[in-house]
Amino acid sequence: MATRRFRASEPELDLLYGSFAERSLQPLWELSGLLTPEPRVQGLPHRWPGRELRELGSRAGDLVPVDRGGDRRVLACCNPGLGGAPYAVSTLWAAVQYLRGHEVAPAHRHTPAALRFVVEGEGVWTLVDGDPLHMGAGDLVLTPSWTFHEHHNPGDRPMIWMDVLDLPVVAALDAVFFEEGPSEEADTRTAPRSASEGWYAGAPGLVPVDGPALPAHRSPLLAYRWADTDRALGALLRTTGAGHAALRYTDPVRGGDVLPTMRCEITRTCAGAATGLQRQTGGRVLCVLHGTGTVRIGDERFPAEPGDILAVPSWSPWSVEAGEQMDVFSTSDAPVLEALGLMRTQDLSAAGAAARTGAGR
Ligand code: GTQ
Ligand code: FE2
Repeated sequence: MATRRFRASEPELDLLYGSFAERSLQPLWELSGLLTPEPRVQGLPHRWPGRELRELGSRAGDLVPVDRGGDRRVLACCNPGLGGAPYAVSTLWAAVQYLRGHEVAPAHRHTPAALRFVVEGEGVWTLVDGDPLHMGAGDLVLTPSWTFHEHHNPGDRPMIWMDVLDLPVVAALDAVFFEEGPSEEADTRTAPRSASEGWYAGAPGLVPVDGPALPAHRSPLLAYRWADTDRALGALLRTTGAGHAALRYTDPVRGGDVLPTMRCEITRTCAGAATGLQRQTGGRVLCVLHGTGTVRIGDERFPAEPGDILAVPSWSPWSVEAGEQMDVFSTSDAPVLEALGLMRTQDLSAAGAAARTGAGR
């Protein structure tokens, strides 16, 4: 794209502007919209209904093969505010992947990190650097940056899940690398439990004294099981007596986020209760696991049900209002903003407002 040429009514100045453009320069004093008082966010609040994702995934399953070349049968959520880019929010790729019975999605690796969250079904195995991880409803499975991964479905039933990748961040940094797996043969091993869980998910709060060298930038645990998440949510609700509870998935050894670019959390909201209205810098993708209700994002109120994927653009207030008890999984780019000192949060609920007044601010 050629450098924009600015115009001035004074002939000498106009000539100067012409020279700027010829030399790929632009005068800041003619530019606007760069340093805005608040983020000028292109992404819009949006909902992709689970029902439609399942139906369209299944139709793609009937028509589109997966193999080398096709590789992944994935439908990317394209935020309508992002000018056609295949991103759910400006910093996160979110998609559904559909794998029919007896299908294999061949091994590859890439620098963008991925995570998978399963809403329903079970039976697909993801091998991450050769470690077989079973995927079932409510499980979170990680595919960190540059780890080889392949999916296979040994059963007869198709399965669908959500993928979230930090692809837009890695692409913006011009750091995308990709390569296919070393072997033409699919690795269709299964195992009762992954090696990563054997090392790091033996019991809460216990980690090996002489474990393998820890990966530098991410959790060594690659699967977070629904049975554990469910138990923890229930325990937290009983402990606090509040109407909702939120948990963060963490590196069991060092306590940080599971991935250097993506924070994973899950909220349980009791029937008739609501989470606080909050906003923060950076994008977020929600996935409804259980229950129905309303998800407020910015000025929109979306009716929500299991399988829905929702986009929360940067600085948009959001909350969950549960009709029946709701479990909502969330991924955000918070670790990136925190690492760069750019995280801002604001509590817009009544409690947050009272706290601000009370503090005399
Ligand atoms: O399953 O490996 O949604 O490589 C996008 C890119 C899934 C995957 C996506 C991928 C994958
Ligand atoms: Fe991949």
